[in-house]
Amino acid sequence: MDFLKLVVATQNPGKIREIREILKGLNYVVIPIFELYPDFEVEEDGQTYAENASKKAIAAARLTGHMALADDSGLEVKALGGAPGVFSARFGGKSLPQSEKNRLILESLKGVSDRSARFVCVVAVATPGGQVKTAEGICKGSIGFKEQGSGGFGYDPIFIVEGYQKTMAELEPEVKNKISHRARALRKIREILSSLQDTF
Ligand code: ITT
Repeated sequence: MDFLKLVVATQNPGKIREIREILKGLNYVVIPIFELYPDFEVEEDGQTYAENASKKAIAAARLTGHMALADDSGLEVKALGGAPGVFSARFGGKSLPQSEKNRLILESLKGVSDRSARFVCVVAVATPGGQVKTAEGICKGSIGFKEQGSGGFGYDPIFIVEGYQKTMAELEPEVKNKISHRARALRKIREILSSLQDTF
């Protein structure tokens, strides 16, 4: 059986790396949208991860004529009322470097004892005809007191994973790709992709 094309609608190379790894073994070849359309951009104006993920996946599937997958994710900090949440990529301004975003979170938690947080990810898969399915994954943890580790991307260096005394950026990629919010969402989506590959 030939490999099927799965276009991944993200501009974030960290996500591409993880999605490729987690979907290994399926009959799909992962193609980042930026290799086909470098300027691909969708306005993420939804109120939920699911709305934004679906919007990105549907746009990519229509544009390319292939199955498309998109991820919308974020960090939710309990003491900040769940912020930055769906606005995680824009926290402090879209162009603010990630290390500054991390510093901003650490500063807003100065003196706060309940540092609980979670990562949330919704993955959407869309067909060129506009059908879409979504799945959610959550990873619980807390916010540390400084950046630690160099793996992963985004808020990983300040996120201490529940059950590990390490930040997400200190975990081996194989471990992150088993326990992360993205891994959990993609495990559910794997079944959908797997049943679709059998229909081709
Ligand atoms: P695309 O929309 O192009 O996929 P993005 O990085 O803008 O890329 P989102 O809109 O989903 O992605 O924003 C999610 C942000 O949440 C992302 O920029 C990270 O800062 C953060 N985030 C999501 N998953 C993460 C992870 O596994 N580790 C650390 N931070 C993460």
